[in-house]
Amino acid sequence: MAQNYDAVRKDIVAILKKPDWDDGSLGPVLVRLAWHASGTYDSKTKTGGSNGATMRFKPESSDGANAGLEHARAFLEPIKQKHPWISYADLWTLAGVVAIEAMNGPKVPWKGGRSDVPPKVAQAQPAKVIPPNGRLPDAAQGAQHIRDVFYRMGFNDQDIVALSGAHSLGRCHTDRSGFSGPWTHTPDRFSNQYYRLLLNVDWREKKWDGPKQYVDPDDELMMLPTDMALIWDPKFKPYVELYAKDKEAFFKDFAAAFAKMLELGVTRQKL
Ligand code: HIF
Repeated sequence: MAQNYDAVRKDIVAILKKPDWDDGSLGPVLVRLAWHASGTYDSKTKTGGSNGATMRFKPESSDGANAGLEHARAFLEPIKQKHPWISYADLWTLAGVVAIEAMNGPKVPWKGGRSDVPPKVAQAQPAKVIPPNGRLPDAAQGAQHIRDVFYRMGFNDQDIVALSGAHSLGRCHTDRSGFSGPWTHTPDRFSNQYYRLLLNVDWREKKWDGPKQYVDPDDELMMLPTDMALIWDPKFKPYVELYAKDKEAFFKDFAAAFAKMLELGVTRQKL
């Protein structure tokens, strides 16, 4: 069948609006799916990454970091059924870029051609084709950990800060990560608000029994310890200041870094 990615894009746009889901959009959780599918990449061993769509299988599907993404995958399943020629790996990454653009974000360059690890192969040789759990970042940690994880993928400090603006989208859920609340006032809109809030709000520790997180004085917005690390670290902070005042620079740098992330480990040969 002809590979009509535009038809798939249209069908993704059509499912985004969902009044009974979080802040009314599936966009944020689809962006998180695209990134978690890709963010397992290890540049040393050249393993992990979006190719293969290995999050369909254990142990990756049950990695604590991926809690909640079963919903994102299920929302995309009817689109996979309608366009069976597209791989899950392409569908998940494409859904992320379509969602970003539909939520007022930049156009992220995207190319198809990923293939899926067949279930039989995943079953026979899980250790060979599925990345181990624990490669995705732990939000309770700080700058060193963020660097360890993103340098492993091949990113630098500026890329890390540029990518982080995606936390203008969506929210934390106590039943998934244990954290709670949105980062910005408009979690269904891609913007540089995240950086402005990081710099301008009087963040304080949330008083609760949950994991350590930071909230604004009204306890409406939140930041993770890893978000705060961007203003506490002297090498990260200048980029936060740059993107807070220059939305164009943020959109351009974000689009390039996110596109690079979706390409990590993608070889475009049948797996
Ligand atoms: Fe997130 N991220 N992220 N993230 N993330 C969460 C939610 C989203 C980290 C932790 C969390 C990136 C980096 C990091 C999105 C997009 C991106 C949650 C909440 C946590 C804990 C999950 C939940 O409870 O539902 C950490 C530690 C990161 C490294 C610093 C990326 C740059 C910002 C790479 C990225 O693109 C999105 C979108 C969400 C919102 C999901 C939702 O369901 O609303």
